[in-house]
Formats: sequence, C-alpha cells, structure tokens
Amino acid sequence: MRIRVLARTVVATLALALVIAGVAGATTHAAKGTTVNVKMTEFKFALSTSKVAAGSITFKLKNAGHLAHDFKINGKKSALIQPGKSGTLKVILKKGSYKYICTVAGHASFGMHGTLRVT
Ligand SMILES: [Cu+2]
Repeated sequence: MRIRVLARTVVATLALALVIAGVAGATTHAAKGTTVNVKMTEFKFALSTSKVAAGSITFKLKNAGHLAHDFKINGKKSALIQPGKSGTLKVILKKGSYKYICTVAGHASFGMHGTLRVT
C-alpha cells in the first residue's frame, strides 16, 4: 500500500516535470529570435554579426552617417533612415546566404552591401 502511494507520487511528479519542461521549452522557442545591430555610414554597413540562426531576425538600424540610408534584404526594405536616426526591419529568414544593400542610388556600388549567412 505504501509503495503504491509512493509510486503514484513519483509518476505524478515526473508527469508534472515533463509538462513544465514542455511549456518552458515552447515559451523559449516562441520568444526566440535574433537581433542584429546594423551601423550605417558612408558607404558601408557594419553588422554586429555576419552569421545568424534561421528564424525571426530583427535588424536594429542606426544611421551614424551624414546621408540618408536604408537596408534591404530578401526583398524587404526598411524605411529611409535620416542621419542620426534609427529604425528596425524584421524579417524571417530560412537557411541560406542573403545579400543586403542600401537602395539609395549609387550607395550599394560605393560599398553599402554585404552578405548575411543564415544557418
Ligand atoms: Cu545608403
């Protein structure tokens, strides 16, 4: 009798632990995403990383230059960001290599481009 109660308690505790672990895992996964800081100057981008995990990626853009710039990756483009201003661009990317550019005329050819690796 005593052993049966003990066994039931152990099973219940294990089940509860699994439920908690499952919920915690799901929450962590859902909230997961990567932030990449992007500094824009004439005429280049400086990214805080060149390689990110696939999924939701938020680019935090900071224009530290003297001209307006934007940031385009995988067909998505940020607003035009004025000197001294900031902006964000959120995209969902699968594994692969993605070219990013500034779409202001001439800027990409002057050096405002690069490649982000998504793994
Ligand atoms: Cu630009």
